[in-house]
Amino acid sequence: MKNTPTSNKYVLNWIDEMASLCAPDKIVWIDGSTEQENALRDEACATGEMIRLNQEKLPGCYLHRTAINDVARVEGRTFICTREKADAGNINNWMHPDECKEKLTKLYRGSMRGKTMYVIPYSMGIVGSPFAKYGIELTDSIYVVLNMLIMTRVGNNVLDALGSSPDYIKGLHARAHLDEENRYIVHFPEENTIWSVNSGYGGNVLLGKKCFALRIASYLGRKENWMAEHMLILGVEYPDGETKYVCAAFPSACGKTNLAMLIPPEYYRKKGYKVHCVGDDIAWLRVGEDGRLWAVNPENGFFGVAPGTNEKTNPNALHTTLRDTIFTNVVHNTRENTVWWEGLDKNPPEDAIDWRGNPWDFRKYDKNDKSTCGAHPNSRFTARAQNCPCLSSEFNNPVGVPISAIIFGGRRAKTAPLVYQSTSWQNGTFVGSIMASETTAAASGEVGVVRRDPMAMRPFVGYDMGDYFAHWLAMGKLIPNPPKIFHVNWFRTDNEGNFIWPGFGENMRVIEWILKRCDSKVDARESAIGYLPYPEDICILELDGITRETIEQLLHVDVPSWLLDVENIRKFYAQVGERVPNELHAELDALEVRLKEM
Ligand code: GTP
Ligand code: SPV
Ligand code: MN
Repeated sequence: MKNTPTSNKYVLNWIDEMASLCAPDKIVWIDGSTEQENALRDEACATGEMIRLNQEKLPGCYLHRTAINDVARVEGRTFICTREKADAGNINNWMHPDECKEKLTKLYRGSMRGKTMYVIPYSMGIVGSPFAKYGIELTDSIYVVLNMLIMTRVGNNVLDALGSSPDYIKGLHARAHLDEENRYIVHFPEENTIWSVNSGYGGNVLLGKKCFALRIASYLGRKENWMAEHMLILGVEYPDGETKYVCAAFPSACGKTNLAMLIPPEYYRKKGYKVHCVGDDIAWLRVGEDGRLWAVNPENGFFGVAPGTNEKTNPNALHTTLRDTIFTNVVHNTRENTVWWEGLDKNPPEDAIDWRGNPWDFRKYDKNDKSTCGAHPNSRFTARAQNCPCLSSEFNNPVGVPISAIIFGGRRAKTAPLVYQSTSWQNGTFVGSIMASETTAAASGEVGVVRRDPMAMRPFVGYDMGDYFAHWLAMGKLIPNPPKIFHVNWFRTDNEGNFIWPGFGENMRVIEWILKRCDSKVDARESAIGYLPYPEDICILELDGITRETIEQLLHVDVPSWLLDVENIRKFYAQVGERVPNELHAELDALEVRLKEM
């Protein structure tokens, strides 16, 4: 290769090898410049890969539609390829690395003939900081390049920071034939390598995100005593100017972006409370010199769920998407050349193309039949963090922010109360490990079925789940001043299936209780599952429709449903297998005893 922006032989040799396998017509290095980004946007619009939207209303914004069979992560086709099957564990799909490479090599061979291979050097975290990790993604997709330019820090400075080191994550992505039957998202954690083939959808192909920053990073974190988690990071600024930070792990499409960009209700705003967003999807956590847990967001943008985002639920997200954004699988308003999705407003466009690329008549939309949606339920926006009105001033701080509380949460119509607190780090690890949530459109498969999703990491742990639990327990011993651990549920429903809790900005009321608990400023009552708030301690001032009785109902612990859950957890632990730590079995037994005493 001539004129390469690096002389790193590990990088150049690997690119040579992958290029000879995929046989692209040419290789283009992505340098992070606006000129190159604009040229690629033009090219993608010329081929129809992207549609340039109304530049007056939505400057720098584009629309892309994926293939109809390629709209979400494919957990069934995601593999952890360790030499020993036991190291991937029972929850992950596993293939031997040799077998996997043989299989995928056939799919990659010649797959870029007639195409360009783009080389994307990127950083997860601030380039040059001790906590940053570097990756290079090779891809034949301009859509991937343009998304990576938003989601990560891309450019020649990454290559400079890498220098002559072999310490980077090698990612190879080819769209190939977008063949569902041969779609694979595979990880070789022992070789710092990710291979993705036959997909063009976000989580499967933006390799810095779930593949690197969660699956590979969780594997590295276990070896290096840190944690990679599916968590948002937010700061609550008090009227006196002090800011406290929390992390929250909710499963895919269960409210991280929304909580991360929360606008406090007027009652709090009047008093001077503000919320700042540090991250909406991934947190890398380390023990600081001060003995606290510190979090950085390794990403540089948001790949957020579009449906349901509106001026009421999440105005900050909406404003973030008004410029420099790539919309994927939303409705195209062809009269205005703008975009629309279910839950944006009550004015669906008259002249519209749906996510499949077909004319769409909103009058035929039936909210009980998702197949009539104009936007795919997992349609997304890719937006720059810098455009977020509530972005934290600490967003670019290389050491991150100190964490006061960790919050777990799921989408549970019943069982889980609005909020409760664990009694210790070990008990909090247990609370995370027993998380369950109704499945969403973020992954292919059935929607709305309750499944166990420990720490919201079921699809993202790059090694054995039992070892992952053990790593949580071990980390607790390394943090002299650990965050307190809580569990929340915004999604409890009444007998008609309506959400009881208003959610969104009003979630501030629960966050306030959590932070008060961290400061020992409010009492709580002991229950079988942990500490519950006294109902009067959840502030409902200026909150319409919610009474003290509603809060009591939301905090109710229904013993029979919890005992059913205990059975379910036992089965899940058995499925995870031998490596589930004894401490967690003991926690489960103790929970059962306490429930039976209630
Ligand atoms: P991923 O990007 O898939 O990891 O998802 P996420 O956890 O960031 O989910 P997101 O915040 O995008 O929320 C997904 C869906 O849940 C959206 O349709 C939201 O409107 C809805 N949602 C978020 N917060 C709340 C809430 O407090 N109450 C209710 N009822 N719905 C919510
Ligand atoms: C998720 O599914 O948790 C996401 C979207 O954040 S994706 O990047 O597609 O995985
Ligand atoms: Mn996510």
